[in-house]
Amino acid sequence: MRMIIICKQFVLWIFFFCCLPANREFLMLCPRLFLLINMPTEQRKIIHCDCDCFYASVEMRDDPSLRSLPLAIGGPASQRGVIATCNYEAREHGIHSAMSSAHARRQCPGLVILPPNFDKYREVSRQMREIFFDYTELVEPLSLDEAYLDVTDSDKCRGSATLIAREIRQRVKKELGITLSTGVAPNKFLAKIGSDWNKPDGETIILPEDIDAFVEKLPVKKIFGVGKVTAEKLHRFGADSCGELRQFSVFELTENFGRFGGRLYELCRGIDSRPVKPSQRRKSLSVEHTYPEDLPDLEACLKQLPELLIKLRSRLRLVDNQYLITKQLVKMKFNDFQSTTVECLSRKPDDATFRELMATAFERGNLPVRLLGVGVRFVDLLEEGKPEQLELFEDK
Ligand code: DCP
Ligand code: MG
Repeated sequence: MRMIIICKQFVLWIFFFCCLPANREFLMLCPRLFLLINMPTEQRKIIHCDCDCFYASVEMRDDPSLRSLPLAIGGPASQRGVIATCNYEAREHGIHSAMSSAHARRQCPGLVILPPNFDKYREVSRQMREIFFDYTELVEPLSLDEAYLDVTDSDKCRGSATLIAREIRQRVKKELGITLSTGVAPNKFLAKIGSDWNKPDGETIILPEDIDAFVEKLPVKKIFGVGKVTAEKLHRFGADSCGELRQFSVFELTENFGRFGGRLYELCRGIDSRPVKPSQRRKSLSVEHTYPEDLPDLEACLKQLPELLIKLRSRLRLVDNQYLITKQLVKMKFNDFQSTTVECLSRKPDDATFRELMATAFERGNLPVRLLGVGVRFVDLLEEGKPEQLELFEDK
């Protein structure tokens, strides 16, 4: 099936290129051909996640007294600092990212400006990504607080992207103490617009049958890549909304906007075939849990092991078969916040070895435990270039 689809795309592209120099008018009469070529070949389910006022949210989580104040994160006003972000309270006073801190202070005299703590934001970002990985391996991070997820093949939440997005929002709120907004749509373009649509702590779902009506009213400046200059040029064309932009042929748009014209032609119809590209291959996979009450001894830790292993197995089923497990590991954080990781070589992780690793880890601290983690390390066969089969988990 996939082969047929690839062949179809190939033939259409050849046809398109042959026609282009010879008879542009022919293609002008066939705008549908252009769309057909660029149409995604399968219906995708994409979620775009974007945290609300990310740096400020993390600071408010760690000091709730900041919640009621206008808060910005950035360099000090006295040293020509710039605002990185601000909470929604501060936004009501007209404060925004990239504004000089001195200007922000003048505009909102009660503004609290805190310096950024990047280590903390990176750690929250990592934890959030681990939550995403519970639903799909196809996670494309765009920045610390933003990612695309392709959940087309996920069987979590009965395969419903809407429910997955909702559960992710609830979990991030509960487990990490910050809010994020999500957009669910059949492609990246619309999912990203969706996450911004109902901020903060909001969700937008754009179903395939709603795309046309949704995009028709969308202002052109919402299209990624349409800055002030392009928006003004489009305004002179008489196209302020995507619906108005649709009256132009792909040739008129490419003539006036270069290659971006072709993108505009698609995007104003809600078409975007870019796949979600996971940017990094994994080196390891682990699941961990911080317990509300410390686990007093090794026995209490061992009791938690089966539940952690169920989660680990379920996560391992999502990784592709180019990963070869080389080690298994246990991570432990004690109530004095010291942590330790014990690992051993292993091609087939087994429960007995996890129990032994846990005992060794506990001996190292011999204190009540606040966090437990279990995981595996991989060799990535795609990087190594070795055709070998992944051995998942020894069946018990
Ligand atoms: N950031 C920055 N400088 C900018 C824009 C952003 O340092 N000019 C940092 C601070 C933000 C983080 O990146 O917290 C994420 O950027 P976003 O654009 O997603 O903005 P926020 O998450 O802060 O707010 P929003 O709720 O609008 O997403
Ligand atoms: Mg954000």
